Amino acid sequence: MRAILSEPAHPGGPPREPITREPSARMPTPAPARRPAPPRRLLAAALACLLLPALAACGGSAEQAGSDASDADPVVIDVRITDDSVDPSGERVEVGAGQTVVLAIDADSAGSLHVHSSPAQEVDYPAGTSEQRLVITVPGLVEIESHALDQVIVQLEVR
Ligand SMILES: [Cu+2]
Repeated sequence: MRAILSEPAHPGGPPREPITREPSARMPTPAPARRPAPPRRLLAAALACLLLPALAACGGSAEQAGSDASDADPVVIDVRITDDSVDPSGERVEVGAGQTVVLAIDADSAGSLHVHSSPAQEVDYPAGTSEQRLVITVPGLVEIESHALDQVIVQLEVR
């Protein structure tokens, strides 16, 4: 009876075999031998992480200057022009190449602004408030000035 009972228990026997295999299975996995390696791999991975974001950042900035800038929201610059003063007065503003720049002008009288881009642009504005748009595609420092007042209003740092 016990022998018969032990035979059905044999299905439970196979589970014993894995138990005997475990030690052998552990043998080919000498943890102490592999432990020295992971730190080196971690270092390599860490170096890769340091390098890859830098490369990605370089690529990203280049793409932003190229294609993304034109899709970016316009840069709005408030400009107040009286008959003898301008505000801002020479402030530097960063914009992307191809990005739309909106000059929100409030002027006492009509006039025009000179944009020192290449090629140069003329921006005419009426008396009162108006919005004048311009796009500069060539990177560089571009001054927008009032020749009438002989004053630089903003310097666009085009990237
Ligand atoms: Cu000019």
